[in-house]
Amino acid sequence: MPDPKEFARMHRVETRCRSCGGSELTEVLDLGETPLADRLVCAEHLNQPEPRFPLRVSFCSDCSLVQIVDTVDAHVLFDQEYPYFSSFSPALLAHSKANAQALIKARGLGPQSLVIELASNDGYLLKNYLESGIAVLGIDPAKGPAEAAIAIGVPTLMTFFTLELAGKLAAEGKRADVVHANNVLAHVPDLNGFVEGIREVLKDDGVAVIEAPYLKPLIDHLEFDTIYHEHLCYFSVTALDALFRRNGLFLNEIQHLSIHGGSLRLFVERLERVGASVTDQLAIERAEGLDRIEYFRSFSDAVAGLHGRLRTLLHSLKADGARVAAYGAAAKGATLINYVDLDSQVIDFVVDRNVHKQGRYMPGQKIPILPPEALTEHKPDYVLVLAWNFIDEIANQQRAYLDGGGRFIVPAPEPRIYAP
Ligand code: DWN
Ligand code: ZN
Repeated sequence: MPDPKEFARMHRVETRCRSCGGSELTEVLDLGETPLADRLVCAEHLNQPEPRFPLRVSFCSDCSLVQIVDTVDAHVLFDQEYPYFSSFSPALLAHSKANAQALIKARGLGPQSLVIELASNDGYLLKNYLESGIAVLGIDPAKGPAEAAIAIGVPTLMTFFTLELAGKLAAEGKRADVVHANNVLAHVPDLNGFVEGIREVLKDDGVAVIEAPYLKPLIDHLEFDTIYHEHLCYFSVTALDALFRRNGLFLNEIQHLSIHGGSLRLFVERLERVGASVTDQLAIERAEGLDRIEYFRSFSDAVAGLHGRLRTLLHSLKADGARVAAYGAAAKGATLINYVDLDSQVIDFVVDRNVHKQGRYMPGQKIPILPPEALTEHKPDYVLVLAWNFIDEIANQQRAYLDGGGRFIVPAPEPRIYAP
């Protein structure tokens, strides 16, 4: 745990847009002083002060990028303790395998090809290319996941992807037919440098296939809990189009994905051949106002209302003597329990399949994290599903708990008892 005297040094407040550098930033939501969502607390640190930082979201009127203005040092966020391993989600593994197989076929990839993944985590995606005899290179700064990738044969550089590293790779002739960057574009402090680096490592006819949570469902479905310090940006197609064009790349195609509460799969190339999937979505965003501050004006009030209704529901269940647990020591879960202030008086424990998370405690509220078996062992009356984006998979997995009379609570967009 870092020294409290160091906390202030880890935090910088941005006054300019992360993408275009504009100064027309208008605050749309303030989630207050919030602990780091993926910094789970070890037992020996329970009595030590945790770093907490402001978590404020703003809209840029010049390029429409929604972003947090509170930057926490990436080396603190993605340190040796970073606990997120992609392979603990069977749904994500299937999603990634299908993506790789489709690209191998569509791009005619073979032994002469190279696939590079930025934020390659534990090799969850690149292993699919390896199995097809295609050369890969992973890049990820988090020691745990990177070592797990290397252990399954995925060559991985344990570092952050930067424009400088891109230049070195290109100079070594390592330019890629496909560059993957899943759930990382929102994480990078030097957004333009990162995108320019993608252009640098792409072959002239290569494609960058980038997945990122989509802003529109976040706002429409009140997915405020997906806001945390790791996620610096929250992308609309309008903002993405401007970002790529500024760096000599073109957003030519998008696919809508249900993963992570609603994401986009972006196909970005050096060549400009923008398809209808992009122009249509740009038109929808213009018509609905995602390129204007008015669209975001009611978001803060709507989140405050959800906050109140979720607290009321949980406190009334507790007042009736119910026992409540939670499922998913997710980063989004940390935002939710801290913003809604759900402590261990309300939630007895959180369960999670990720063994690296078990035995630790949720940031801020310090609620213990146990294996999922604790649900059938302790039989809480209700389970608040913090990893709601995997609700179907979790319900199937927890059939015994549900058949035994247990009930899920889904927190957003309207807190409700989930009866599968
Ligand atoms: O951007 C990010 C998103 C994509 O993933 C990262 N910065 C951090 C992470 O955010 P998250 O932790 O909110 O993501 P997940 O994948 O929604 O977290 C789900 C949690 O639930 C994980 O800890 C794994 C766990 N889980 C489980 O215990 N049983 C997941 C499934 C599917 C399960 O069956
Ligand atoms: Zn901007």
